[in-house]
Amino acid sequence: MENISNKTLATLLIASIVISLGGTLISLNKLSNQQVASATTGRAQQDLGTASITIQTSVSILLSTDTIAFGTGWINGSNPTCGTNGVNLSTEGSGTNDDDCFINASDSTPAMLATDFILNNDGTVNASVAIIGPNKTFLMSQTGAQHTKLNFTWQAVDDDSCLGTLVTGWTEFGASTTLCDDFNWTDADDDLTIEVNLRFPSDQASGTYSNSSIEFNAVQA
Ligand SMILES: [Ca+2]
Ligand SMILES: [Ca+2]
Ligand SMILES: [Ca+2]
Repeated sequence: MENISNKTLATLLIASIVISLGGTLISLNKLSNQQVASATTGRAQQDLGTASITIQTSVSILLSTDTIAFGTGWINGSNPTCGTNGVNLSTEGSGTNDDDCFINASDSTPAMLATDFILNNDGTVNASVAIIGPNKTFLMSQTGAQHTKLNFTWQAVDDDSCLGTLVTGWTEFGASTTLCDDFNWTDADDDLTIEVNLRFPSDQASGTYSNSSIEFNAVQA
């Protein structure tokens, strides 16, 4: 009975060792499988992509109003002051016509019809802008006393579009002159007004007088 009991105990001990080893192997196997599975899902969880573009600066200006036309009319010879001072027309402010010396043919009034040049910075960088125009001799080659009454000048109107130095005084057309050395490009305020003054003697012969092109040149500020 004692022998059987010892045999039974030995058998039970061996069985329990086998079961224990088997359980340990099964557990290790499961753990290994779990580690492989978690490594696989971790690789697919997140990744980052990138989109990019490089935009270079663009220097560009545009005349949104590119013509100053003083119109068709006659010189007011009945006003002696016009003979003394000549005809003096300007787009300054809403326009001036000194002593009403030029009468419009369209409505027989001295109303100023000409508008200003409007220059827009439609680039993507601030610009330094120069103006070049033919001088007053485009109109005529006056000599003697009347010559002093011949004048052709421009000025820029002061506003917030020029962040640098703006030429705001009447300036003779001629060689290239920088009118604004830091012309703002952002659309909130990117336009400059350029006014023109034309003066000529009261005995100017009839005819159509037109200058060749007035140029506006821009470079990056
Ligand atoms: Ca004006
Ligand atoms: Ca602009
Ligand atoms: Ca402006």
